[in-house]
Amino acid sequence: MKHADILEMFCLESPVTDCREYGNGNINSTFLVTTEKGSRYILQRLSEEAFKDVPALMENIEGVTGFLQKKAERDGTPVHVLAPLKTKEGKTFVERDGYYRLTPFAENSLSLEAPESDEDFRECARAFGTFISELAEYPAETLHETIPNFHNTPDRYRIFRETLERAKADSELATRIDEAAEEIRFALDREEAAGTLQKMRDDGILPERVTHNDTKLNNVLLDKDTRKLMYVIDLDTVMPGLSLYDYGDCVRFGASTAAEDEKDLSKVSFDLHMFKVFTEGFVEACDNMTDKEKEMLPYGPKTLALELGVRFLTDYLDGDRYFHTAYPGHNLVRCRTQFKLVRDIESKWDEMNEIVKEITE
Ligand code: ADP
Ligand code: GN1
Ligand code: MG
Repeated sequence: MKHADILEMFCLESPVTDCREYGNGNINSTFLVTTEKGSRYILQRLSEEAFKDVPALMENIEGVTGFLQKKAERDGTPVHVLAPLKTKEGKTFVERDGYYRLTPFAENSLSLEAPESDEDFRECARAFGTFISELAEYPAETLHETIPNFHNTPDRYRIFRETLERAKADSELATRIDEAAEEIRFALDREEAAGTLQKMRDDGILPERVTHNDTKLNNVLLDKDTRKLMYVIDLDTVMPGLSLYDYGDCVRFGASTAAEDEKDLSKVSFDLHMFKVFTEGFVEACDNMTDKEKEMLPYGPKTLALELGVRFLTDYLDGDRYFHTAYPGHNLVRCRTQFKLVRDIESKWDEMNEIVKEITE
């Protein structure tokens, strides 16, 4: 059995009988662990490519989950986050040829790759909106920046340009530049507009909040029976950010009519009905949004889809080091779906603004 010596370092109530790969995360390596008595856990090896300071990251998670647990106790409400389990030495992680952590497995939960109904999507919107709202009093200055400039779109462009230059000089990667010529042009054409949210953040026009920053649908666990929120998971990137990042990232994913790695681009479009459903849920749950935040909502999915497309493209030109890939062109395929969404959002821009106005006025 793999990982036995790591699991040995945690206080489990009975011996481990099974440990197998689990889930569809793009970053960490995730395993489902079962014990003799039938208890289940999630073991994760954190990505070293993504996270350069795991102890700091785990300190963030301990702080945020502890804060939300105390708040729920005080308010008499359910807790919607899972705290990491402690090792026999009282630590939240094990360092052994990499960093590992263990979390209770959420039984009877669903992690969706696409919303199966409007209500599922509205529930995810409420989940992420509430997450921000509940962390409003969290001391943001104590949080470590686990990935510097994570949603700083202009900085993502800087890295993209540098990677492009490196690829030009590398005989193996240079062919990828030809493959991606159209996408490279698409990205460069939009560089200036891509910086709108970052500029408004820098200028203090949009307020900084404690945000999740990785609000893909499968980072929410719904109760299988009630389809209501059980847990918001994947807290590795909880950091100061903009509400529009969390809003934009989830809606660009869930309002897409196809999977993030769909090869047939004719299937990929931005569904305005789902956009409306999500916006209603998010605005209702994330209270105290300023007028400016509300006005800028359409920039959320537009910016986040463009930024993620640039990130996939960058990783493609970098030889696929950051995102897990299943085949050599996987990151380019993913980049194309994001750019198709951007194009579609551009064509639906006026309607999106109308929808937002109707909901927020
Ligand atoms: P990554 O950063 O690689 O996305 P995640 O923490 O999101 O890693 O985990 C990957 C997937 O594993 C999730 O999308 C979810 O489906 C599943 N998962 C993670 N933690 C749990 C948990 N505690 N209970 C049930 N499923 C989980
Ligand atoms: C990664 O970890 P996961 O699979 O939930 C990535 C997100 C991307 C997403 C695209 C830490 O999310 O930023 O939007 O892939 N997370 C990190 O699928 O980079
Ligand atoms: Mg995840």
